[in-house]
This record gives sequence, C-alpha cells and structure tokens, in this order.
Amino acid sequence: MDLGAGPWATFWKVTLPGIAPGVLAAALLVFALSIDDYVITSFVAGVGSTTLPIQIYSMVRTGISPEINAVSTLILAATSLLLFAAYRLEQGRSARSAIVPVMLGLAILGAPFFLGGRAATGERVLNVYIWSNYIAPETVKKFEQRFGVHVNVDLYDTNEAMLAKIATGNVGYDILCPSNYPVESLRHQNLLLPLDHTALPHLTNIDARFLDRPYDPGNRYSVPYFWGSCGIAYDKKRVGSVDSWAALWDAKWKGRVLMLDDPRETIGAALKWKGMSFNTVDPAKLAIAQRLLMEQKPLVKTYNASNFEDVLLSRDVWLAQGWNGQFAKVMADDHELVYVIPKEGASLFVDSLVIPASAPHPELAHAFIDFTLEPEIAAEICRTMRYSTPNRAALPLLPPEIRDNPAIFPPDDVVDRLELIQDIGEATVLYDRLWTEVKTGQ
Ligand code: SPD
Repeated sequence: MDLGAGPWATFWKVTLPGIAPGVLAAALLVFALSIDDYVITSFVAGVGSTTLPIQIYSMVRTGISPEINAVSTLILAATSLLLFAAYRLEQGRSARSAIVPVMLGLAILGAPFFLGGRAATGERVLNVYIWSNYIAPETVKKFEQRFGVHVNVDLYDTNEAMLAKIATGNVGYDILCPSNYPVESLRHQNLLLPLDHTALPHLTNIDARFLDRPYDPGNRYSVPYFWGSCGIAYDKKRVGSVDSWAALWDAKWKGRVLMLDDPRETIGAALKWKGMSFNTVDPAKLAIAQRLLMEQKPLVKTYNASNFEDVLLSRDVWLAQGWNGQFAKVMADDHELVYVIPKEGASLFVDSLVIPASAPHPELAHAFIDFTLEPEIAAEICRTMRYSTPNRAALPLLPPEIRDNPAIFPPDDVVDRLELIQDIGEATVLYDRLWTEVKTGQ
C-alpha cells in the first residue's frame, strides 16, 4: 500500500499469499478433526444434521450394505489423491501440478453432499432414535412405502447416551426406545407425550405380562417393543461350561473377557454375583461392586455395548457379558457359542417405543408404533434382530429355531431368575460416578 496499491490489490497480492498456507492447514485440520470425531458429534448433532461419520456408524450398525463399501471406496480414493498431491508438493513440484488431484479429491468428498438422498422438500419425515440392532432397514422401508414418508433413523447403544442427548434439549425426535427404567424417569420429567390408544388398534397383540407395569401404569406413555436379558455368552470349546458371573472374574481368562460399557449392567452383574439387587442404592454395597469391577479390569479386553457379539464371534474375547438378541444372532452361525443366564440371576429389560412431548410429528409417530405392532411386522423385526418380541400374535409367525430358542425366549424358571432394572432416581449419579472411576482408574 505504501507503494500505491489499493486495499483489494494488497489483499490478493500480498496478504492472501502470505496467509494461504495457514488457511489451508486450518481447513485440513478442521476437516480431519470433524471426520475423526464421532462421540461429540453424536451428542450435539440434531435431527437432520447427520455428519458422514454418524451416517457411516449407522450404516455399519444396521448391517453391511453395498453403500458402506461405496462410501469406504470414495474415502480411500479421495485420501489417496490428497496424499498424492501432498507428495508432489513435497518433491518440490509446482503447486499447479497438485491442483488436479486436490480438486478431484475434494470433488469426491463433496459428492455425497450434493448427490445425497435427502428427503425431498415437503416430504413428510419421521425421526426415530432407537437402539442399534433394533430395526432392520427393510422394515423401515416398508413403513416409508406404505405411508409415503421418509424415516431418519439415529442409533444409540445405551440408555445413558440417549438420555444425555435428550437432556441437551436437542431433540426433534418423534420416537424413542428407552428401557423400562428410563421410561419412568422421562415420564417423571414430563418429557413424554401421552399416547392416544385409539390410534394404536394393534396394542391388543401385546402379551399382558408386559402391559401395565409399575414403570408406566396403563401404558399411558409406552408400548413394549422388545424384552430380554443380559447374561454371558462364551465359547464352550475354549472355556468349558459357565454357570456363574464368577467366570468373568476368573484369572484364567485374562484378556479374554468383554464387559458391556453400561453402568447399570456392569455394576448390576457384580452386585448380583454377590447376592445383591440390581437396584440397590446402598453406598456400601455399591462400593463392593466397584471394588470387584476394579479387580476385574486386568482381565477385561474391552468395554463394549454396541457390537459385543461380533467381538466374541471373532474370538477377540472368549467370554462376553451382553444382551441376548445380538448373541442369538451370531449363535445361529457359530455353534461353539453358548448363552447362559448365571445361576445367581441376571437383569431383565423391557424396551418400549415412546413419543417425546416435543415430537414434531406425533400422528405419524402413532402410525409407526401401530405398524410395529402388526403381527407380520413384529415377527419380521424379531426374525431380523433376534430379540424377544412381546407380541403374542407374532409368535406363530416365527420359525421354530427362533420361537423355541431358549436364548431368545427363555423358559419360565429362567425368567424367574431375572430382575427388572428400575429407576433409582438420584442414585443414578452415584452409579455413573462409580462407573467412570472404574473405567478411568488404575
Ligand atoms: N443393541 C440393543 C440392546 C438392547 C438392550 N436393551 C436393554 C438395556 C437395558 N439396560
């Protein structure tokens, strides 16, 4: 400027070339951090702002489809092109020689944004927030076709993750699928919409054993979707026979044990092993459970509440704590695996569909719940996910290998050993603290 150039000429010819490497480095860093981050994004992203990592995670959890291979190939191609450009620049080649690979790489990464299959403007949308491994894409597609709507499905792996997201107030969801005890706490916080039972004609299909339970008298807010247990699955060839929670604390299996990443289930298993309740709020008893979990840490290969069944299937671990349906799924192909409810007892869950009080599309949400209650649909959901359906009318439609599978539908004497996890109010904070200390402590 002191030689007479105007502000724009100075910016283009002096300032921009000076700061360009910094701007580019910052852009690359932001991009790399963003694509690397799953956890924070999954907590803060609202409905309809699904980033690529969140989308990929959902795709992986709902079954490997060709789309996931296509996305992976695109990411690999784009990364290779960008690496190639970086290599050329490092070799001292001109910036011009890197332009083509950089542009191609960026075009590939940007393609999903421009070509992505988002709902057409004006199309009705239903936003579902549900456990992973709880609904098959084909079932969702059937609903979309029948009702001419688009369904967004977001996934979670623990009640705590779902509650944390709902607590941010960043909802926008029309359907949630909490277990029995979060239904109770969501209800007490007035976060649920009372259901219109006249819009749920198929509710009569639900087995009376799962209706009108204390966590939701009269099912004013929730409709049972799946029920099940949390036990131990193991490789009988390598481990022999297991009938007690003690097996997960046996030093013989050092590095071969998987525990769920779920405070109520892990602390509960330790409590149950020592003859206490899953629902105790007694700090002295909880301290015993925490000490046991600390002692167990050197044996534990991983804490995992999402694809724990795959970790067992691949034999990265030989014994795993987990929910029955996902184990039943892999046991269908791997006959060395056994699922057992320990003799001391285990937890029982009833996961239900509910509509948040702030749901943008409550009518469509009712239609979705009633759709899942239809016998054929409930049977399809049970067949694909292998969790236990509470829908009586669906049972005759299930193949014998599912209906008569004790891992999916345990006999009454085993069910009698199961304890329903309940809402423990403020003691939830204590469970969370103890669990964080277990995971982070030495
Ligand atoms: N991935 C689906 C697992 C469903 C388990 N629901 C019950 C949890 C009770 N703590």
